[in-house]
Amino acid sequence: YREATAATNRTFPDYFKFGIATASYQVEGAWNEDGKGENIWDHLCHTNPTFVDNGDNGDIACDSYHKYKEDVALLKDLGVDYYRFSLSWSRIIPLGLAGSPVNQAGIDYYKSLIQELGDNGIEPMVTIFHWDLPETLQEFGGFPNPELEEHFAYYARVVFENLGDSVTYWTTFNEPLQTCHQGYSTGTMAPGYKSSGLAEYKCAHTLIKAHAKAYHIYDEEFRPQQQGYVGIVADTTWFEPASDSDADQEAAERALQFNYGWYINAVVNGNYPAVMIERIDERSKQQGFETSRLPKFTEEEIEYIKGTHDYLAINAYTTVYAQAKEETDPTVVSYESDLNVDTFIDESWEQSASSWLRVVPWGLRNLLNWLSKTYNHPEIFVTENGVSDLGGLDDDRRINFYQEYLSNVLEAILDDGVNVTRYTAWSLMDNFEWARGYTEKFGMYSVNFDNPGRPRTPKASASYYAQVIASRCLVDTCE
Ligand code: PNW
Repeated sequence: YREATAATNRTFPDYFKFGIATASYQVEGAWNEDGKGENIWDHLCHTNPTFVDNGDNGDIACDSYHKYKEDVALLKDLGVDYYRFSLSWSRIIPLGLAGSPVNQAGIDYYKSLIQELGDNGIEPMVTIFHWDLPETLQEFGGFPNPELEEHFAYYARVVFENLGDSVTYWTTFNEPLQTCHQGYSTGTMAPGYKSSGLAEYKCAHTLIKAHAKAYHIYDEEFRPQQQGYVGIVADTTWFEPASDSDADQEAAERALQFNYGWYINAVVNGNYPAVMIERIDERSKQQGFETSRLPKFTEEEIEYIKGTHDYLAINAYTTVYAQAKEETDPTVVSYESDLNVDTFIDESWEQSASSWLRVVPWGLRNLLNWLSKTYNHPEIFVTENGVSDLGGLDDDRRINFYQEYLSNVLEAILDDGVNVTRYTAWSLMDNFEWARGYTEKFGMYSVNFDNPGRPRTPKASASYYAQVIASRCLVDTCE
């Protein structure tokens, strides 16, 4: 591996934990087994097969529904402290609706997985929702419908009740930005709507309230016995100012607020970032709307939402430059013109197999510093970080990626005083990469999707990560 630098030649603190992640629809398969209901990704893949590359779908995926013991054995080989995975809502509540029947077989599957993890000394870190909404709830309009708050609250209570005795770390939502922006604005994720600057704001509004409600349910009904922690995982690209001009600095800050702050400012401070409220209110008015396209929280709701997080989490992959731009036509109704920032990349940055993902390790250090400063020095979990390629077991570039990104995490901790306590690699194994199907590979284990047994094979990066975890150090010459 690469030579030691001043930073890589040091060790991660004793309290620091390493993990690795997957998500239900991306790995489980068994899409219609043992009473599971249809979700929006089942529906999209089956009814609109051109949406996903090669017409791929998650019907079988990595078959983790049947192979979870093997997955846990891989986790054990890596030596991770915890496994971050998600629950399939429609496996647990087939129709998704509040008050509708619970599928015991779904509960039993997750109980078995958690038991197996426990037997192997691996802590579960459980995401309640990672994008696979029950199709019935989409027929009610999905997250832009305020009723979703009640449906999610019912689901959250069911999982706290049934699984909470053996789970300490809960995440309500994974990457609400992708649920609302890609789901309802760019239309690049299920359900695939293009309602930029409109339905996406309603989606976020309900989702944030649903998060807060689940948090309070845990706080009041479960925390006293279960003693766990609840948070929400948001993602953002790091926006590096294109220059040190005030206008470019403001543009970068605005982009961070429109991506990460949209959700996290609400959870931390009770409301959307001021810059979002001001810009969207003002532009809505200019456009002739009687009320802002950005919904309002009441004073009561602000108090209810404020502080509903026990940890701050970030999914981080990449960086772009952000630059100020002229105000575009004020009549355009869109998220992009509400934000109004130009972005570009440095073409010399190493590519991955994903068009949106360039390898920019220093961006993670800058992002961690921004989070620490912006949210008053909280404990921070990196809940996803990883890179794609087109396959192969000799994934040296993935090793370099992890070494360089982890080295920036280490520098953020040791040199900048940022309180990062967890790092989660994405992903345990190659899996269903949403609209890219099985073409883009993020795994440390390769999965043969042509073989019905879905055999897993370790890549070189799996041994590298295992070595990092065992030595708590990024090179083999640690002090
Ligand atoms: C995450 N972006 O999504 C998801 O949580 C995973 O399910 C997914 O497999 C993984 O990253 C890799 O794509 C993202 O455009 C998708 O910046 C896109 C972006 C960020 C995260």
